[in-house]
Amino acid sequence: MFCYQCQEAAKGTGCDVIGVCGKDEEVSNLQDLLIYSTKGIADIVVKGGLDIASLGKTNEIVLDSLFKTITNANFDPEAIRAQIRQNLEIRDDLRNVVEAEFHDAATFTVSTDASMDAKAVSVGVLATENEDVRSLRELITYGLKGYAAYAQHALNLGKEDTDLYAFTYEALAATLDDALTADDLVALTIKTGEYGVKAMALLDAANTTAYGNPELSKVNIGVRNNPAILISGHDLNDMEMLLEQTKGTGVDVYTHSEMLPANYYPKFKAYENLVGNYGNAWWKQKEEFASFNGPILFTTNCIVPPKGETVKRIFTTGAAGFPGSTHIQADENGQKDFSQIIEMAKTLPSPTEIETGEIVGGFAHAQVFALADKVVDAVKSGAIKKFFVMAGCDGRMKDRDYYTEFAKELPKDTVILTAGCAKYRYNKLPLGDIGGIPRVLDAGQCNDSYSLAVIALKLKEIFELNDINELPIAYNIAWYEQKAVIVLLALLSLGVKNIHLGPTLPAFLSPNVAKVLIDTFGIAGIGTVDEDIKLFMA
Ligand code: SF4
Ligand code: SF3
Repeated sequence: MFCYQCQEAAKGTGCDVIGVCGKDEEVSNLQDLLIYSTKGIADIVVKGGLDIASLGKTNEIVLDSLFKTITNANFDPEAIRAQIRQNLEIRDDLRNVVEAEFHDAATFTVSTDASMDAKAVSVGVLATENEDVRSLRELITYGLKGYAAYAQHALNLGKEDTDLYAFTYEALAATLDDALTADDLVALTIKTGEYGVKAMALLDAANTTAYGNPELSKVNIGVRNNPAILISGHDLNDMEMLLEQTKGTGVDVYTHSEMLPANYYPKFKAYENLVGNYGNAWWKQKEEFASFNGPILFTTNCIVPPKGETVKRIFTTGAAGFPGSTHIQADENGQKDFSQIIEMAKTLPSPTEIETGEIVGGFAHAQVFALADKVVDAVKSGAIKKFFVMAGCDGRMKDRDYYTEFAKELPKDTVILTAGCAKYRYNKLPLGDIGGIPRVLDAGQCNDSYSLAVIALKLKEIFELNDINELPIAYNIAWYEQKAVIVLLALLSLGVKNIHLGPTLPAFLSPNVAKVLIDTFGIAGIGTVDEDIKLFMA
């Protein structure tokens, strides 16, 4: 195996024996083959000039194939094998209607599990020899994985975009094309970011149409004395189905990690049995699931491989999967039956309280626009000197304490704009407010970084600036998995410069590719808290 797609890649270069995330060699190799077979489908679609809108289910399966390989989403080798077989079936049907010279990805065959495993080892990341081309191909592929996840959530709510599918095929096929130069791939990387913006906008429209605009909310972090289910991940459609099915059963629902922002939506707030949020970011789940006592539903990443009896309390759905846990499949109408989770909850003790109080959030674009006058006045009067976008991911590495210290040390006339699970590094600190505007404005999940971009563009308009980089906004982003990669590419495509990325730069950036990002976009790493704050405030 060789995998370097996330921030925790072993030794900062790549996992080659077992994933730091817990992904084993079998699953890692199979995920490589899954991506390869997906690229094979793209090769046929592009060479055949196939009509994307008429591809129907194929478009959805391509999204799902990408999503299943995201860090911490699916650890189940049988689920990955089944997805590969499904891809090969679709691929072969499509190939029968197109005459062209195809790439091996579009033609290879595997008949047994053993031949699948044998093929998988030859199609991984290292199969591309030139390290710069490899770096760019992977950067594009990770961006696609990130937005595929967002597009799938939008699709689950009935919203899709043929242009997005078309670009997905174009970009996947391009990563197989040896004729493309590094310059071509750099251009495609930025284009991937543009489609990332489209995917996030699509999901924003899907979520807000279905559940209303997130609004200023106080989210309880304590517990009640009822049996309960913990729901994690990013899929709001699953959230709705769970709340509907638990309503009136005496079973409470709590959010975990990236599902926290569900508490900001008017439609979800109306459920009496949605109690609040339990715990912190994904990586603390081992301890937090033990004290939660009840069953846990994962709608997406981030799963930490559970030990012992916990595996039986874990349920997965959508692209998520873990061997030994129960996977809940949607029926042909997209409906899911969560009754076995509810029945299990009734037999287990209520959650043990680990903290009390509340978190304030709900500052997606509509809520910030509602406060626009106040915000603009505060900027004009100098009460707010600068905004810090600290969106992205959290992770278990010790050096992420930097973000807690950074938030604590920021001057009192600054405001943090956040989204994603990165917020757990500082969202329970008493950072106060500026004239009633909280100093941490949480827009929501990582995909809601879209809101932060919309807010920045609105401020640019209000202040009549020519360039988004003239705004008093600094970007100090924490990344972990591939959704943060698409958020970064999206910001670059919008022209945002001088983004600081930490806690370490991606292992998949070759020195030359890193240099292009540094020279063209002013991308930088992080230093010490004091130095960085001085630099940002200068
Ligand atoms: Fe390693 Fe990250 Fe890949 Fe897991 S996802 S194998 S931790 S690089
Ligand atoms: Fe977190 Fe996995 Fe990235 Fe959606 S849940 S931000 S790490």
